[in-house]
Amino acid sequence: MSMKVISVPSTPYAGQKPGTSGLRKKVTVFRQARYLENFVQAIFDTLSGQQGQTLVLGGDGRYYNDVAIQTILRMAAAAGFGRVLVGRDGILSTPAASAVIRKWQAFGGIILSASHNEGGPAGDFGIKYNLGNGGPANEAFTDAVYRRTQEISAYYTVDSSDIDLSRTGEASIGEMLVCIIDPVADHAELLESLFDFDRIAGLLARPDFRMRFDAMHAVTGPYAHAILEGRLGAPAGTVVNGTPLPDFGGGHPDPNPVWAAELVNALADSRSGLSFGAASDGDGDRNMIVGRNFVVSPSDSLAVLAANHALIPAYAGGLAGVARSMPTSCAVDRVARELGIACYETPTGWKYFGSLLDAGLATLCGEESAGTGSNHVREKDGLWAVLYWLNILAVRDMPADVIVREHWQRFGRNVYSRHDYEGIETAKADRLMDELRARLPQLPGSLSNGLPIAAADDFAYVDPVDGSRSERQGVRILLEDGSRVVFRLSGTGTEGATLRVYLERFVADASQHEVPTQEALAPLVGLADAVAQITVITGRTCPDVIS
Ligand code: VG1
Ligand code: CO
Repeated sequence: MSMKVISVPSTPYAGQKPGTSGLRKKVTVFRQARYLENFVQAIFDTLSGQQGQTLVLGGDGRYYNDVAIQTILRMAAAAGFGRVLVGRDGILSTPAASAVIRKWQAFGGIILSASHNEGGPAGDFGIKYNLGNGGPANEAFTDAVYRRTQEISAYYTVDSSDIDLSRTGEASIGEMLVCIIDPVADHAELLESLFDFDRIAGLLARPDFRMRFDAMHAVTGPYAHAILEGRLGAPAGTVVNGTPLPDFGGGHPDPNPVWAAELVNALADSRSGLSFGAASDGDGDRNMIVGRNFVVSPSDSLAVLAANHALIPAYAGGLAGVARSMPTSCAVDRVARELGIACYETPTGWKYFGSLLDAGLATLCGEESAGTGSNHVREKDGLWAVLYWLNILAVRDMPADVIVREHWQRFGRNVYSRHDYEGIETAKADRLMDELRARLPQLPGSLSNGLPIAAADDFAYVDPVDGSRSERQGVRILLEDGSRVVFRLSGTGTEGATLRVYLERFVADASQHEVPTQEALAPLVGLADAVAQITVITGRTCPDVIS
């Protein structure tokens, strides 16, 4: 039966500009009347040709997901979608949403998540749109959505009661079909097609191998339970914090040594009997890999995955190329050089990898922020990375830390760390970046903190496939010995500004590989402060988070 479309008058809200990964704001901001509706309408107004098509909808289970999903279902019906595939209980991890969009050839998808940001009534909420390739909408699209939010005068909905999403099955809103799907099945099936599950199951069954996966009370719980403990037969209890909670148990679902300290400590304690640890973030696209008393740096992880691709069924035929975001360490570049394949350097954010993957130029992609993925979907994929590592461990039969140390011996070590200064007053952070940019022309050839600077610029990227240009993507200072310091402001925070300082130094000499990371990078930390005047401008003497 057809339903009457209701037009609700509205007026624009300022600041609905998507950042690195969708629109992220405090829940209190999203709860304002018509705030969510305006943004969703702006997305729908930017699309064309969605009539009768399929939309995928789901989120990371955080607070306000349930309300937002019902609102979006009604608006999707008003916008003329023919069908919505929604995860049971509104759950879909980011990589699973990408897999579902691709498998069912959907028109696009809406993912409700603020990823690793805190949840709950006082926490963050977020929304992003993915295109029919399963990947985050590109800058041209998100810019158009933003422009539309600035001129919006109405949103469209229908009068229909909430749909019970607690069981798989079908329902309808007017002529639009609502299919409530198992959030795990499609993604699990895809992952199983890429890796040697028999071999991984054999590893997980060994008495001398014990794994822990920390889902951080976020979305990967159901996926990890089904894949690791279900299909792969890992002992019950392998997955911890495996039930998604609206407030993530009060923590940050951010798999780094600070927020996943419990896992890191367990792997550092020989009494735990654990040999391998992993964790994922709020929406399941990030991963952390932990060996015995050893946290694998995400940049190293990408390089190790690339170097070992021949061991993985899906990639044994070879890699077309690899790609990394600019601030990610150059470890993978060294692997690419040896393999004789291209290595692309993109701005921060997964949306820039999409065109490379679609064009078949890259097979593996990664970011220093604990994101790795491949051409199997168009998002980074936390469990994919964990399974890739397990497959390597199963074939090579050595612990994770030994694999990384051998990698360093073969390729040299790109010692790497990121220092985050959080909650800086926006005006001060902007001033710091402005002054740093103004100083760029004088830096090459000068000494800072006693170190000779070879080059300095503000990273700009031209997409090799569509020629689109993205400017001001981060200030890079390159030293004569190849070391780098990169500065940029986060595009995912919701309070003040976060300054990210990325530090990298290449160490070829194997006798120096065990020097602690922060010690090895200390001279670069001094340089970063001298060049950018961090302490003078912000008053901060040390970072809030070191990863
Ligand atoms: C951060 C990371 C970036 C990542 C983005 C989204 O962005 O640095 O590498 O792609 O988060 O990750 P920013 O702008 O705060 O530095 V997540 O797991 O949202 O989806
Ligand atoms: Co995420």
